[in-house]
Amino acid sequence: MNKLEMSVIGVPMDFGQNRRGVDMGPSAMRYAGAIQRLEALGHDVRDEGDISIDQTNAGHDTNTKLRNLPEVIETSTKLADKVSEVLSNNRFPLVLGGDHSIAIGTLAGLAKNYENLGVIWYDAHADMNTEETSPSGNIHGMPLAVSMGLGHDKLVNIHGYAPKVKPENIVIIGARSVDPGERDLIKEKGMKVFTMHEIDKLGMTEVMNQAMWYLRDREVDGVHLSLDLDGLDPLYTPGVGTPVPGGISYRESHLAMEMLASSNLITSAEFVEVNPILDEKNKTADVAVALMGSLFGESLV
Ligand code: NNH
Ligand code: MN
Ligand code: MN
Ligand code: MN
Repeated sequence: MNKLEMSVIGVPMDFGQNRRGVDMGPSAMRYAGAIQRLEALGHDVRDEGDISIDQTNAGHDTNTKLRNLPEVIETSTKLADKVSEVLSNNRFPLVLGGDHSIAIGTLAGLAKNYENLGVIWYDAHADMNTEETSPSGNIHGMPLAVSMGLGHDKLVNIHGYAPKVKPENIVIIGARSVDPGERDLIKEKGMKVFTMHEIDKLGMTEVMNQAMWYLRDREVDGVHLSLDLDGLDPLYTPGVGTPVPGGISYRESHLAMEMLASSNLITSAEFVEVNPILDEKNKTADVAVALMGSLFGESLV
């Protein structure tokens, strides 16, 4: 693949859900050697450090069901600023989470610079809840809906415009825990979803080929990979807040990343939901970094 000028942005965020510890994800992935792994592949890697997150007013009450809404808005805005700054320096943004609510900020920063952004959402979940449909009030279950323009006004309008992504430019891969309201939305918008059923039936090669051709046919001008580590089976990535059995395997995930690498389609990426407190000896961060290796051009021989 092409040599990239990359900027790594850490987002030590755990306000998008109710299990503490996922804010240590960026450290865990750096500890697992993320920067060195990418440098070894010949990329020019700049570690931009972490977005600063105010912990002082955490958990205060708001008159909404949305957990920690002000903190999520503030962090999303800062991250969106940072991602657009990185893009304006012609660098490839690689975002390390943090819980998946950070995708609200990543996509807000990206969408400014792309007219017709494509998104690959690698996840056990659809992350398409709104305040009305959410079973939990956790904003990490909402970033795709928010980016499509559905949800709380202040989340939807980060950076002053909405929507960030068109529903028909999104491909979900690995879904196996989808809430009723999310199902309705998927049907209503006619969205492209490869559930575990399709992965079992077609195989990962065919799924990835179909996903990539789908996005090329949409004539996207960039593709963001948002990889939630719970997309994989918890056998391989136990350190996540909401594990769901029956997930994507380790090798299927590497294959997917390798196919993306040789396509040169991906223009930004994020790895989220690594929670070292719930992990087994940093296993999940190790898998995340190994997948980064494949996504950015490692080959087996
Ligand atoms: N769908 C559930 C919710 O909205 C769980 C979301 N959890 C995630 N999403 N980890 O990727 O609360
Ligand atoms: Mn914390
Ligand atoms: Mn997710
Ligand atoms: Mn998930």
